[in-house]
This record gives sequence, C-alpha cells and structure tokens, in this order.
Amino acid sequence: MMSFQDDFTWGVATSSFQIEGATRTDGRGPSIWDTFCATPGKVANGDNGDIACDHYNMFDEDIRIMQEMGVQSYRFSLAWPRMFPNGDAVREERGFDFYNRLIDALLEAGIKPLATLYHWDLPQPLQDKGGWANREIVGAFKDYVTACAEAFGDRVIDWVTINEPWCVSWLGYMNGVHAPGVKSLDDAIAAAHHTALAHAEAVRAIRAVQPLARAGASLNMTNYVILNPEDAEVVEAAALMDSHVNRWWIEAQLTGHYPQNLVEEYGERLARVFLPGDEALLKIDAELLGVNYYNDSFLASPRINDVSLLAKGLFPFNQRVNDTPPAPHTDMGWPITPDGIYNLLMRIHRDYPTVGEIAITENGAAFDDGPDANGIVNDARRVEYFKSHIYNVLRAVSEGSALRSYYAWSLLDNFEWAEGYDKRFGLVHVDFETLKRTPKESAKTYAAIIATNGAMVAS
Ligand code: GCO
Repeated sequence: MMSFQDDFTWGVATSSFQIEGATRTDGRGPSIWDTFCATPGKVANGDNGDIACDHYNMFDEDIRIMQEMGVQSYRFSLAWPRMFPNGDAVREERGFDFYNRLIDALLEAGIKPLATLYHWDLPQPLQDKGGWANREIVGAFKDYVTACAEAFGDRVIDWVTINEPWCVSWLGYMNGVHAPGVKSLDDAIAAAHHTALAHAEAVRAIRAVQPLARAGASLNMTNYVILNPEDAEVVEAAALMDSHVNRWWIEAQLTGHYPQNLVEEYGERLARVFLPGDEALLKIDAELLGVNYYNDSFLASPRINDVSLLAKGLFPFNQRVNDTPPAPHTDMGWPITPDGIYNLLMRIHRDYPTVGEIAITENGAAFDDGPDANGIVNDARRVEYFKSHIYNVLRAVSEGSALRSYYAWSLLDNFEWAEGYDKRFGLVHVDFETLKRTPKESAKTYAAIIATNGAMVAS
C-alpha cells in the first residue's frame, strides 16, 4: 500500500503580483510587470495587477480559507518593490510591516510559510539599468535577500530564491511575451547566467543570516517526448530543449557548469558573460529543489535550422508543441499528462540524486468553471487533474523520490501574466468584480487529500 511520509507537507501557492493588488499602496514602487501591463497590447484585455485579488487587504480571509482546507503550508512571494521601491538600499518599512503581518498571521493559524524571494516583480529602476541582463543584478539581489532573511528569518525557515528563472530569462528577455518584454538572445543568455549566479548567491546570503534555513530555486520542468525518434534533428532538438529548460540551473548549482550542448550552441554569446571564477560562484549545495510541473512537452517538428534566426537575435531552436497526442487539454492549451509528474520525479531521482529535498512548488490546471445557480463551482476537470497528478506523485514517493512537499497552484484564481484574468488556476474562485471568494469542489477534494495524507488518491 503506497503512502506519503507522516511529515509530508501539503500546501498551496500564490505570488505577490498575481494576487496582492495595492500596487501603489504604502510606498510600493513600480515593477516591470506594472510597466508591462501599462504597455498596450502586452496583456490580455489590458488587465493589470492594481487590484488583482486584493490579498494585500484580504489576506486574513484567505488564511481562514486555507485553515478550513487544512492547508499546512503557504507558498507566497515577497514583492521586492514593496520593501525597496527603487531596487536600491532605500527601505520602505511599510512593505516589511505587511509581510511581518502576513507571516505572523500564518504562524498564528498553524500554517508554515514558504517565502519566494523573487516571483518576477523586479523593481523597474533595476530594469532601467538592464535588469537580469546586467550582472550588477546579482549584488542587488544579494542585498535584497539579506534584508529579507534578517527581517523574516526568525520565522521563515524555508525559502525559494527565484521562481522559474527560465521564464525570467527566456520569456522576459528573448520571446518578450513576459515583462520586461525584451527580445535579445544576448540578453536572454546573460539573464540565464545571472539568475543562476543570483540563486547561488541568495542561498549563501540566507545561510549567513539564518544557518538553519533551507533554500532552493523553483524550476519549471517538463519531459520532452519525441514523437518521431527516427528524425535525428528532432532528437537533437529535444536534447537542446532538455538542456535549455531542465538541466541549465540544476547542473549549474551542482557542478558550476552548463550543459555542453548549450555551451556550444551559445558560443561567444555565453563566453562573454561567463567570467573567470564563475564556476565556483555557481556551485551551491542548496537544501531544496522546487519543481513546477504542469505537463509534458511533445516534439515533432524538425529543428528550425535557419541560422538567420540567430543573426536576428532570435531563438535558434524554438520548437513548436504541435503534435501532442489526442489528449484532453487545459484552458491554457496544455496537454494533461499525469504520468509525466511521476516520470519527471523519477528522472530527477535518477539523474540528480544529490540535489537535496524536492518540493513540488507548483502543480495545477486552468479551467474556467464558475459558480452555478446554487453558488457551487463544480470544477470536475480540476478535481480529476489533482487526483491523477497526486496519485503519480505518490508513486514517485513510494519509489524513493526525495519529494517531501506538494504545493497546489493556486489558492486563488489570479492574474495569469500575459493572459490576464481569463485563465483561472484557483482552488478558490474569485469574482473579480466583487472579490468574493468561493472554494471550488477541487478545494474540498484537496482538503480531503490533505486530511488523509494522500491516502484518498492511493486507491
Ligand atoms: C509559472 C508561474 C505561475 C503561473 C502558473 C500558471 O509557473 O508560470 O510560477 O505564476 O501563474 O505556473 O502558468
């Protein structure tokens, strides 16, 4: 009979810009996402984070909802521009006060905080100096992290350094579909390196303040499934994408080196920013590894061999996920592949046995179910998504995975970045007109999973 460890931790996850609102309250400075939202055409419906779920003012109610679900840990993110509006050393104490109140309320409710230090809301003044493409960001991030560890490290023991550095680097500086909306291969490669350096520096900074702390990055990971393995180009593309998304940050922290196929692919563009001594700076024995899993990725189209793309500073092997097998998809158009979370966890167990304790820091699905005439949100597809994925998490735990916590994405329907509020990932429905919260059927299912420590899905 498969079972989770008695001390397995069940949580929910959110992020500051996606739920807090109050973007101009108590001295908060502008972030790159405020700027991005204000740029016409960047975000669906012209949506922005000004109100979001108003978590800034309603977090007590949200904590009560978590308590009723039996949630044991809450993964939230700290907004850098609330505490350092200019991204420099000038503090805004009201920002620190907010997070002190949030953390204290969580502890009062018996809910363990898991604080993400960076979930994409970079202070705009830092972007004005190049942002993650400017190596100075590493020192700025270290100073910010040190201040957070000093302020909250007596109550926050577990930390996520950077959420999805792949998205930060490649969606923000290459594809331009996320803030700051830059389209530069040079900047994206520099950001991919500087986020890896910043992650390692952050772990050292936290440890210097709170020796008992545990920290890790949250990486968006996937399995690349090759649909036509007879095509050598697709096999090579899958290996490049695997290095690009899955291996880069893990192997940087474990070895101080990036995957060789990308070192060759990026050539001079990487050599320019990889300075002597960086191997040692990249290496860190982080106690945690956060894994954000949503779905597998399927490669069939041949690699785009158009070297002119490189010349234009475009991404040389931007594959299309176009031949996914006939499977149900979520509202994001992502295929639903529950066995993939098992396969990924076992791949990590096999390839990276020394990577430390693993946390699923995000897993969830977007479906637009809303309240029916009786106010019930019967999100049966999300119920099935969570049961099938948690069953596969249980399989991996039973077969030796170092996974010890699972955070459902997300507690609340929220601002889904460039998709705005159209895509609903919440266990709790939010009416964005009235801000009324309504726990969905999936919240009740997740509560039952927590109450049985996962046994409910084992059958
Ligand atoms: C991410 C981010 C979340 C998203 C969620 C759904 O993984 O992209 O961490 O902020 O909202 O994953 O896309």
